[in-house]
Amino acid sequence: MSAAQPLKGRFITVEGTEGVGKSTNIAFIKKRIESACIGGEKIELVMTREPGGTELAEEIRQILLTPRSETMSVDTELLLVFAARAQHINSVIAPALARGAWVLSDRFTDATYAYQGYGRGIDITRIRQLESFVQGDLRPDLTLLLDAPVELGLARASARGELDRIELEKKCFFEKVRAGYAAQMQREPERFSLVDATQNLCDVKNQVHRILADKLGL
Ligand code: Z5A
Repeated sequence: MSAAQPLKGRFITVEGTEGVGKSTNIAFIKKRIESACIGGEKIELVMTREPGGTELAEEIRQILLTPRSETMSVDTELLLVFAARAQHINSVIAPALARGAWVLSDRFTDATYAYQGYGRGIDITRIRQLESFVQGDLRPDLTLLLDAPVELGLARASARGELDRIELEKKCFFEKVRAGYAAQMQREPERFSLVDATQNLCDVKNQVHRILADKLGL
């Protein structure tokens, strides 16, 4: 790529159920992108997460994840997720991509389909409407879906101690979430790359590196 051709921003997301290793693998991906050069230039990388990624969106995250005595309705949960996303896109994601930076996000809208759609049972067409409203045409270029049986992820995550409002859900909820991710991947097979997260960390890292090479030329 010559100096006359600015780096094209890429939007990469990492998804999966609890404890499958998103944070761990995001650290691998970060290292890989930061050590790469495209056309002799370093890549500007913006690391972010959902819900969150801005001061305001992180406040919404706290509302979403803090256990409380008042039951949060599923519609409230859905709207809060998209309110945080609107702020995140406008303040962080869209400006970064526009200037040619790469954005690496721990979760994005596939999580909404999986958790609020398949997990909570909200009509998928309603999620689609909000997705169009909030995102316009913005979709990730690449989504790495880390997959492992729910028990394995929950066992890995439980080592961390206190559970948030969503982590307090029962195993059957996370089974539905996992099925939701599989359905999302079936719908858009070109965008998704599946990572077998049951393997040991070294093998998982190798899978991730192969995907980055195949899909992004890193
Ligand atoms: N949510 C939603 O409902 N709707 C939405 O639209 C969005 C989100 C965007 C955010 O949590 C919550 O918001 C989430 C969905 C909901 N639900 N919950 N709960 P989050 O994404 O911030 O956190 P999380 O999903 O709970 O992620 P996590 O538990 O932090 O897990 P992780 O990042 O996938 O795992 P990890 O921390 O990398 O690894 C867990 C442990 O396993 C750690 O000790 C690792 O060293 C170990 N590990 C990882 N991989 C391996 C392998 N391969 N072998 C052995 N050990 C491993």
